[in-house]
Amino acid sequence: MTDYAPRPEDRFTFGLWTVGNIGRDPFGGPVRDVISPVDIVYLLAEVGAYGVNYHDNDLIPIDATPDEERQIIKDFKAALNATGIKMPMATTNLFTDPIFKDGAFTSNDPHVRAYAYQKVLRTIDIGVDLGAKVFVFWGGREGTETDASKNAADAIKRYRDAINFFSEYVISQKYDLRLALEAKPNEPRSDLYLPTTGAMLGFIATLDHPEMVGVNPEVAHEHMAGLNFMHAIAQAWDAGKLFHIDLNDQLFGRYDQDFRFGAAMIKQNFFLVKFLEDVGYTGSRHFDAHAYRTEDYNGVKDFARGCMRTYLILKEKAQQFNADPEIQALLADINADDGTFDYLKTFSAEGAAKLRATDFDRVGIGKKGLSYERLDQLTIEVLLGVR
Ligand code: GLT
Ligand code: MN
Ligand code: MN
Repeated sequence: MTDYAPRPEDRFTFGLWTVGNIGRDPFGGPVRDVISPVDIVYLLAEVGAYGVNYHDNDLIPIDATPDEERQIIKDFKAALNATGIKMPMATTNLFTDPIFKDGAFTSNDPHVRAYAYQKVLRTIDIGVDLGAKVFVFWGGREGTETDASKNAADAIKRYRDAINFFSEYVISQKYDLRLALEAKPNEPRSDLYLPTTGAMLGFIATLDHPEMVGVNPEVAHEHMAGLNFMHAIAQAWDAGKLFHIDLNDQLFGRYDQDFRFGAAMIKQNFFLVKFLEDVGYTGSRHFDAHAYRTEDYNGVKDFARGCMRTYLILKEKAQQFNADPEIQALLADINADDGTFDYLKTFSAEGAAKLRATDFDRVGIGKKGLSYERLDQLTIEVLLGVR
């Protein structure tokens, strides 16, 4: 048992837009005052986070003059230095300004696409200067309400051209920076292109520099589509593409909730944390979430502390699961393998002939109980703290 206090090696990070969220929603205005990026850095240091991430315009207003921009960056760097807070990830806001109302990279208007490219290049330069090693692309407006407006295959092609362009830019500048694509099925558009992490992984294989592009999956986004997030993470990990992760929580079938990590679906988040810890994921554990609209800034701190604390509690539960003799005996039994079929691991003509000649006890094997009820009950009891 630990005190669940966050440590730097936990790599817990928050976006400026997360703890800085002022509680606006489609039905109501802000409930919290705006706090400056510098104050957010101090707030994150106070709650024990490792790092902060940002969109260009979380830090630098879209209409800032070059002088204002220089001053803002200087003040922000000073806050990072004073607190020790790191800035591992940067991203571009390609969704708030009206110019992006019909998309950025996938817009039908070449001026919009070119402006989006320019905005990304500027953000990459500043992000790298502030220490970013990962650059996220979330295409919040890359989608449609009506498919009469755009050919979906053209849109994917434009998306590909954009990511190829930025890959070449990063190479030409000799930046130590990897790109991470974030999927979402819908909201704010009726349908977004490349709606799931699996779709992104398929898309990455078609790029000019697939080796420098990975994914930034978000719990809420796969849950919105009713999918098993941990399975998406496992696929990304297997492909060597888990460059970053957005942790939060979300019930299936709802609007984009972005709840505190572990606020809603404990069992799913347990298996997620267990997966990340078992495989030894060492990237940022970024909380892309925000406090309930009911909260003031004390509540925002409760929210941020809660995200990290719940992660660490679930990490401890995963260790307990891995050390539980009864659970491990069941798992050993379920995974028993006497090596009889090792010859099938690679194809050979002899192996295929041997396989053809093998008799299987199909009915007997089909009748065997697998004890998953007991295994799941034991898992639940670990989670409920009675084991
Ligand atoms: C926005 C979105 C997130 C993305 C952020 C990065 S912005 O808050 O809801 O899922 O990760 O652009
Ligand atoms: Mn996100
Ligand atoms: Mn989200």
